[in-house]
Amino acid sequence: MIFDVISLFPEMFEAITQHGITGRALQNNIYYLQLWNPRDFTTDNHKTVDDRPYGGGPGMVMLAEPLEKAIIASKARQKEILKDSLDFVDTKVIHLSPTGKPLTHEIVMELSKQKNLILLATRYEGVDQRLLNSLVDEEYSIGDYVLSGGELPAMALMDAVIRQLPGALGDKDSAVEDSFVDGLLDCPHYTRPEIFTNTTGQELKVPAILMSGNHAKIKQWRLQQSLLLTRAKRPDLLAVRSLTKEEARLLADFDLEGSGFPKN
Ligand code: 9D3
Repeated sequence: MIFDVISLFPEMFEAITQHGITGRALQNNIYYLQLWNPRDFTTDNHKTVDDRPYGGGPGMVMLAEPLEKAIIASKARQKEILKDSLDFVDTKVIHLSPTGKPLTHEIVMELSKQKNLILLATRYEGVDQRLLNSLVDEEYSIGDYVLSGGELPAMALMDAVIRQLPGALGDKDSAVEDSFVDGLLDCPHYTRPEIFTNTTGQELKVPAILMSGNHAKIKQWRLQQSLLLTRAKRPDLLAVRSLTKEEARLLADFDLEGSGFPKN
């Protein structure tokens, strides 16, 4: 997959290109990344990329012109690379924006089918609306909290998409068993030692079922834990998902035993 990213802080993207799964995937040519700085598309001596808002008010607004030139340059480069592939379609331009649609696993799966994407990460109070109207196809937010710019959201989107690309994950990792894939939160995990004595001297044990070797029972317990966690922390996920008979029974079993796990 080919990503072209437009940002005033291209160096920030080393966070994904130099580390971990996304670093290895880049080395293995699972994806390509070309960065574009809107400042390189300015024509004035000061390399101006922002100006004061018409109508007044606080903050600065990003100029349409340098962003348009950066988008056109990235579209041209992607076309040059992909022109020989018969199914080439003009790239989707995605703006990361606090007023965008919430990014979800479903959207990530759709985006991971694209051959190429252009991501627009912006700064300041906003972007001249005429640029957004004419050249942006989709806007996504990564949650209801205020960040300083679109770079971290762009990297979050890229990380989520790259994990889904064939060959990005090693045999040990798996994109299919992740949280959300089944509409439930992931179950708790434990590793050695079997008894962890913490700094305050408490002896913390691994749940006995995980030491039993009974893989059918372990699978049931993990599903039950996922259901309980999801009900307690993310009831919104359960509300849009129907339970199988087994799942309903695992929740009911637990509630009858009444071992103090919170229902919400
Ligand atoms: C006072 C109005 N602000 C909107 C809440 C202006 C504003 C704040 C922060 C405009 C841009 C930004 C920078 N944020 C992003 O570019 C951004 C973002 C975010 O802040 N939260 C969640 N998702 C995203 S995607 C892009």
